[in-house]
Amino acid sequence: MKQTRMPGLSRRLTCMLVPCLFAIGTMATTAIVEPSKAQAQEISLRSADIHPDGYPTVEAVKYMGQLLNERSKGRIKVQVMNNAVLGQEKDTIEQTRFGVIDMNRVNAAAFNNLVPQTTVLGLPFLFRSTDHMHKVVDGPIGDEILAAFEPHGLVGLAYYDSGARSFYTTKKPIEKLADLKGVKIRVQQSDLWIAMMQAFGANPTPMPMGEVYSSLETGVVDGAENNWPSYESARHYEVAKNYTLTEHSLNPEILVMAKTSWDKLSPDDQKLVRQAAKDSVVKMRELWSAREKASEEKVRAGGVKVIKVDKQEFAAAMTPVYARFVTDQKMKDTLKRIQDVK
Ligand code: BDP
Repeated sequence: MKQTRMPGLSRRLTCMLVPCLFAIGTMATTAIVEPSKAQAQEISLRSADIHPDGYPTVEAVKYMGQLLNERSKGRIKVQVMNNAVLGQEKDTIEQTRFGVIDMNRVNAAAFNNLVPQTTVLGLPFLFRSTDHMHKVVDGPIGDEILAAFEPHGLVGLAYYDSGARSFYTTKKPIEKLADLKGVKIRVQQSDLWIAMMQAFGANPTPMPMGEVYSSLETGVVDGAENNWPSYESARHYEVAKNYTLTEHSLNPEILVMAKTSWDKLSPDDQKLVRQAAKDSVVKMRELWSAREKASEEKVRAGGVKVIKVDKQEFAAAMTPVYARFVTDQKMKDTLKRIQDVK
C-alpha cells in the first residue's frame, strides 16, 4: 500500500505554528490541524487479477475503486494490476499474505488448502442454482467463511460470481461419465479439485491457469474445465472444441485484502473499503450474466461443439469426494445449513 503522508514541510510548519496557536485559542488550532489531518493519508491499493481488461472480475474491482475514490474524496484509490502481471494466483496469494499486494481477486479453489473453510463452496453439485449460491454467500455462512481468512493474513471482502464450470476437451468429446476415464484434465491447485477429478475417473493435472492454453495445444493435458467466460477469454475454445455441460460446480470468486494493508487503515476507512467491496458485488452480478451470454455466443460461433449430458450420472460419482472432505462436525453442519437454504 502506497501512503502519501503529510509532506514534511507542512508537518514542520504545523509544529512551528502550534505553540503560537495555543496562545490564540483552541478554535484556531483546530482550523490548522484538521486540514493537514485530512491530507494525511493518500492510499493507493494494488489489486491483482489474472484476467484481462473487460473481464467482469477486473471491471468489478475497478468499479469498487471508483466508489472508494468518490466516497473518500480522492483519498483512496485502487489500482487493478490484471493480466497476471503480478503472477499466477498461487504466487499472488502468498504475496498478498505478506502485504506485497494489497488486494487479490481469486477463485475460491485457490484458497482451499490455505483456508479449509472455503472448500465447502466448491463441492460438486452443491448449489441448486445461482440464486441458491447467492443466498448462501450473502448470508451468515458466507460471512463466516470470509472471517476464516483472518488467521491466514488475509481479510475476506466479498464474493463474486463465477458461473458454472464444465469440461472441455481437445479430442474425444465427453458425452457420458465413462468418457472421462483416464483423460488428463487440468485442475486448479486444490486437493478438493484433484479428488473431484479422480472421482470422475479422470487423471488430474494441477497447474496455474496461465499454462493451460499451451498444455492443451501441446497435448500435456487432454482437457480442462471452466465457465463460459474463462473458456472464451483465455481462448481455450480455440484448442479444445468440445464443451460438455456438466456444470459440476458453482464455486465463487473471492476478493481478499492483505491483513497488513487492512490494519494500516483507520476504522472509518475499513468501513469504506468493506462497503465499496459489497457494492461492487451488485455491479459484478450484472456484468457476469451479460458476459456469460456473450461468451457462450462467441464460442458457439467459433465452432465449438456443445454437449448436453445426464448430470445425475456425474453427480452420483461424487460420493467419495463428500466422504473425504466433509468429515468433521463443523463441516457437516455447514453443508447441512447450505443444503437447507431455500
Ligand atoms: C477462472 C477463475 C480464476 C481461476 C481460473 C482457473 O476466475 O480465478 O484461476 O478459473 O481455472 O474461472 O484457474
